[in-house]
This record gives sequence, structure tokens and C-alpha cells, in this order.
Amino acid sequence: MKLKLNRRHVLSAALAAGVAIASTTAGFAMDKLQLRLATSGSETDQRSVAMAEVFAPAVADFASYEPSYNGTIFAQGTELDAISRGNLEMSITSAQELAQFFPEFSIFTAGYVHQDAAHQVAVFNDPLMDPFKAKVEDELGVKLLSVMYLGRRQVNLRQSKDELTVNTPADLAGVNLRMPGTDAWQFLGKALGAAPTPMAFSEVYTALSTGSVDGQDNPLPTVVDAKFFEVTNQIILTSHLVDLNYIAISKATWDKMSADQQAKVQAAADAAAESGRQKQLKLEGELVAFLEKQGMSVYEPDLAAFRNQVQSMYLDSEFAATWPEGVLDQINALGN
Ligand code: KDO
Repeated sequence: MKLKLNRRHVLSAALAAGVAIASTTAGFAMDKLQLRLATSGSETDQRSVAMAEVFAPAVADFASYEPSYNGTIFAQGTELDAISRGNLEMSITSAQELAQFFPEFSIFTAGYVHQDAAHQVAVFNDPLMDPFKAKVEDELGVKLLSVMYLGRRQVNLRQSKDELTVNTPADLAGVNLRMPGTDAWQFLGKALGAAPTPMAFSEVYTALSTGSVDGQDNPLPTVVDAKFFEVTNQIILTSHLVDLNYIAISKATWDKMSADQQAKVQAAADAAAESGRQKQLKLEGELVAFLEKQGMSVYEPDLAAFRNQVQSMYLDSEFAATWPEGVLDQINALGN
């Protein structure tokens, strides 16, 4: 008997093949350790790029790296809770988010404490971090793998320099400055002399374009990546926070891995952090010229005035009361 193929046969054969392919793919994915990472950063942010291009391939033989960007699956600030509840495996978290759970993490959120990218790495790898890391693991079920460099945060305003020139914190009085939505961030905004407004990162572009805020603070690569330069007119180079993030992973997921897999994940995280750091530093060096070309004023204020006000406000604050004895001196000793 000759087999006659009609359209229905072709369709059902194709469907069967599709199901076979789909189930094989699912089979492969199921065999692999699922590493879903949520970040409020964009796909083109250097931290995301480093994770996709350096971390993912280094663990690909046993793990399926599945990133989600722009706070779409988990809103900014909810990722740690999601990991802790077992709904997510990884995030690019911040000391400010950790300070919500463990107030002593605010020491890493204070203005003018970290001096540069190398200082962040020295602090993260120093034994002074051990009790901080242990607490996050034991009480939140989250392991901090490596430190990522976000960059020097600068004040970025809608007003033109002719309308408002900022030299000292007093010049920011009444300026409605968007800061991310935790106490540690809001305090930093106040310490700068501004009137801080909490807002998720994903809403900032619109808020700047409509004028519902006067400005925001972020490192230059973020100002460019998020296109904030399209809706603002000046950048004041306060460098008030050499900002960091941590690559965080679920402790339960970590404990499921073999020692060899753990070593690969750790090495991959360190390599991604280093790659992102170098790219971000390079961008920071190049972007003043780019932003000026876009018509923005970019200038340094009286840095001593900002540093003095910010440091003295932190030392007098309720945050400083939570900092473990001697740790600030240890951090300072690791710098220049
Ligand atoms: C921001 O909301 O301004 C911030 O820069 C805070 C960082 O901790 C980090 O979460 C970052 O946003 C996002 O990843 C977007 O770049």
C-alpha cells in the first residue's frame, strides 16, 4: 500500500515532531539547574551584559541561566524576598535593599565611604565582610557571590545650568530629587541637601519628561543607557556614592550543587563582575564628552562641601548607630 500524504498527515506529523522537539528541549532544561535572575536593570546595562556573556556560558554545561530585565517579573526591591521564598534563584541586589533586612548594611550605602571600584572589591573580599555575608545566608537564605561596580552616582537635573547652578548642598534645597525607594536611599538624597522622592527606576524616564521630579541620581553609564540625557539638562559631578551591587544566589540552590558546580558558579560570578566593572569604568571615562555633545552641562561642584555635609549627616544618623564597632575604620584602612 502506498502511503498517501495529505495536508492532515503533514500537519499531524509536524505536530508530533514539534511535541518531540519541545519535550526534548524541556527535558534538557529540566535536567539543568534553573538559574532565573531578576534585575531592574536593562538588557544593555553592563551588569546584565556581563551576566549574559560571561556568567551564563561558564555555567552552561549544568545550569540554564534565565534573566529577566527592567523589573518586569519582580519589581525593584522585591527580588531578595522572592529568592528567600524560593520563587527566584538570582538577582543583582544592592546594599540598600539588604539594609531593609539588616540595617548594618547601610554602612555600604553611605556617601563618600567607598572610594573607587578597587576599594569595593577589597572591602567585599576582606574578612570584615564575613559576618555580613553569614547573616544574609543564615537569616535570608541568600548567598552574596561577588561585588559588581555600578559607578559613581552623579546628580542629574532637568533645570539648565542657567536656571540653577549647583555648587554646594545648599543649592539643592527644595530640588525634588528622585531616589530609589528605601530609607537608605532617601537619606542619601537628604544628605545631599535635596528633597528626595521615592520612585522605582522603571518610572524615572517618564517622571523626568513630565517634570513630576526635578532630577535623579545615577552613574553616567546609567544616564546614557536609560536615555535620561534626553529629558534632563545638566549633570553635577558630585560622585556622592561609588555604587555597588552584589550578585546574589539562593542558598537552597547553592546547596543543591556539587562542589565542582559551586566552584564554577563562583568563578563565573567573579569573572562576570570583573568584566562588567572594566566595561563600566571605560564608559564612565568616555561619557562626559558624549553627554556634552548632547548639549548637557557637566561640571564639578565644590566637592569638599558635599563630602563634609554628607559625611557628617551620616555620622550623626540613626544608620551609623547600627554599624558594627570598628568596621568604618576597617573600610577606610582598605582605601587609599
Ligand atoms: C536606581 O534605581 O537608581 C538604581 O541605580 C539603584 C541600583 O541599586 C540598581 O538597582 C539600579 O537602579 C538598577 O539596576 C537599574 O540600573
